[in-house]
Amino acid sequence: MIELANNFFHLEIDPKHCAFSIVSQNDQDMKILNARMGLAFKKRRKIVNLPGGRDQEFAHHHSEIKDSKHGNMKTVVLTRGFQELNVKVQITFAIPEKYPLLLWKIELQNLAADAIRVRRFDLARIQPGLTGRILFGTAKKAAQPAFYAHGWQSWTYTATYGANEPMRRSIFNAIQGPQWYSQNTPIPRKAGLYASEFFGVAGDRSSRKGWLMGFLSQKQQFGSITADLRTEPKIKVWANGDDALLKPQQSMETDWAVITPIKVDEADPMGEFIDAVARENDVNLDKPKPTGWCSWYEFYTHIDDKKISDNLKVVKRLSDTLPMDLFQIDDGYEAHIGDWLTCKPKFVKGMKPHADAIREAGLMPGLWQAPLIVHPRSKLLKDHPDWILRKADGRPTSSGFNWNAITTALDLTHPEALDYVRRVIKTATREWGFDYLKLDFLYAGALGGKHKDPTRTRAQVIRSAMEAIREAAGKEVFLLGCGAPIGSMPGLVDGMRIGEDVLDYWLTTLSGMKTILRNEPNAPAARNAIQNTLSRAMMHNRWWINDPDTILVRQSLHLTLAEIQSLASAIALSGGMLMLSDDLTKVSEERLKIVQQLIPQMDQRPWVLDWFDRQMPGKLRLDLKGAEGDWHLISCSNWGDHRQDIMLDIKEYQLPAGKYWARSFWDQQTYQIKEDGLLHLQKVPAHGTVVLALRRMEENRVQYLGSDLHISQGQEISSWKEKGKKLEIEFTLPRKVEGQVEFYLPQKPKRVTFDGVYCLNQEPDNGRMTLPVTLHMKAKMEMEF
Ligand code: 9PG
Repeated sequence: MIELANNFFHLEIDPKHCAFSIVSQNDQDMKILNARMGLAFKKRRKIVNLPGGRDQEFAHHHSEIKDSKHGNMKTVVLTRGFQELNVKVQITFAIPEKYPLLLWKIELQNLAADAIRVRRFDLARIQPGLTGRILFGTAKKAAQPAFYAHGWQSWTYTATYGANEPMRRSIFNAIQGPQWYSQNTPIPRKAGLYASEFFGVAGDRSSRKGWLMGFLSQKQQFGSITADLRTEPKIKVWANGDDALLKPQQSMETDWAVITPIKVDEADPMGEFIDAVARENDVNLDKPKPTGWCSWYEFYTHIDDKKISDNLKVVKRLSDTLPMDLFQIDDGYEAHIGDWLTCKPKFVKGMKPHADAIREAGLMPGLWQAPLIVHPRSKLLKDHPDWILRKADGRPTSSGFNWNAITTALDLTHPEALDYVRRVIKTATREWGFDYLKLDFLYAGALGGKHKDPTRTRAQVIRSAMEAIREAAGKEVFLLGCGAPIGSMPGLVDGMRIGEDVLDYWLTTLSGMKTILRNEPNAPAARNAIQNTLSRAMMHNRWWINDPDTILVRQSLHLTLAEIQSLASAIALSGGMLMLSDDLTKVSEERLKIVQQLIPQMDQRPWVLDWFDRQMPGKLRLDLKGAEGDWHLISCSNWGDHRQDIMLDIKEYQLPAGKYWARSFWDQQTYQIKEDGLLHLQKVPAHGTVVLALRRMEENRVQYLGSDLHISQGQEISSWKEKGKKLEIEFTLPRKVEGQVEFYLPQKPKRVTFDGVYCLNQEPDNGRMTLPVTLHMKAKMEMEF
């Protein structure tokens, strides 16, 4: 046995069985016992499993303290040789001194005279039959096992399942599978069986504890976690070798695998892991978060010069009341998917004039591109059939069904194909002048096939293609990843779509077909967009700026007002990007108000309280600080299909007992929460969300209760000064707005002025008073008592 310990863990390595055990130092109930390691490769068409009962021919290990991106780490390196096979395996364990993380990786060295193909690395196989155990409490089997399954790319459904629930499946997997799921990862059908990409959490809803297992990066392989929670949990953490060729005298290693214990009810339960990924991938968040307009969700591909410039005109005209800084042209301008250097004839002078006009209007010009995917009818495919990724039988690899065809992809290990991608990026940025690129369908760079360079894994191919794209675009250009494998992107994009497309319907709907599509997990739907916005909220401002996809507010939507408000609430409370995607020449002022109320977009990550308790979380909390004092913004959603009364309990938001003012944003209702912490919300509409500003009641002080100026109900106050009998309040918003603000007043003021104008015209009602206000950027209110 080899032992290693720090303040967080006690680690035991059993070299004979190629296994390890880990116990949490501050919670002896949190254990993983006898997790086995191994790997598989193909040699002369035969699959070889290691150790597969083999005894090592030689073995040794050494320990040292190493400096790393994660500070000092205690490390142990085990080397095992298999002479008959002529391979050497090296396993490295590391425990950072400062963080509760166990890191380990496996390296395979081919010392033989012929090449082998790397199948998989098993970083951990926890199998009860082989004395493997994973415990989240005292019981052998968790009382209420659950699994957080993380989807492969932006659009793939991400949620926590109770062990009695099967993973949600699409009916389109046969055609769309390649776009949503990582090749070679099983898509389980039965309740209790789960597959997760990059990381996952297995835990117990009853002990409120779990283990997060995954990888710190996906530079080398796509790593997956599969779990069977039907009886005693079985779990595998493995990296996909994609049968990449390992030539003689070459080696392949995995990314760091990682394990960390989780307390489900902490404010930031996955924080240690998320931060470690950011360090490992050298994430640098140096760009401001844009607020803007996107052409996709009303026009779809039917855009032209006029629609674009008409909308730009409206954006300009509204700049006082709806300030934006990004104007992004989406799909529909390009000659064909693949032919990115030429435009459709309806863009008469190409794209440069649009970029110029957008910049002249004071906004950042943004453009959509999908540089890695190829349409079968593109000129690109005709001219360069050898740049296309093909299957073993020579037919093009499928990238899924889109634009009315089965699409294919570039072979990015072909130097000319990659050069073409560089040229596409350079043309859009340096020649046409776009400073923001929405890079879509990036999963197409990570598909399986017969690559020109057979030594590369899919993860290596897309990572190096993204590095080439970043280099071609330059550091200054804002890159948004979309349809992109999540683990491949940290450190290479500034923003990232973390969910499915929004739609003007709550559930997926395709040409009138609604009922059979209602459970589609990965297809466009307002509901699906909200799902991942909540289940991936913790990534924001750590790996990139989260893009929750756009808000839609136009009258013609098939969404109810409650559903639009839910979408607005999720986007706002996520702290991510704020984009609007209606034809602005037609949106009513009343509907625009919904978007205006979200500007400036908030920036904090929300605490998602019920992330481990149900597939679609419905309880968020933000702790906000302002000039007037601290307050909480909480949300509560009714994801059911019927209107419903909700008994809100502030204890479920882990807020201390006491009396609170609760002001509900969307209906501007003010409630008092008594000592019992309960609030009865009546008739919350189907798919609706209530957003409440909570403030501890203070009886002897003037208190701000909220407003309709901004969804935070407090961020609009920039200064609050009490000077003897006078109170001076300054309001600041980056826009022109009319609205109302509400106060609690222990006594009636003698005089209230707003920007010098007398504005007191009523008696306080039980101490509460609402006043009309108008401001442009800044305004001052004065109260005299
Ligand atoms: C342009 C659009 C928009 C949108 C992107 C992406 O088949 N699918 O599951 C599927 C999902 C999303 C999607 C297209 C297809 O939309 O997310 O914002 O840019 O492309 O074509």
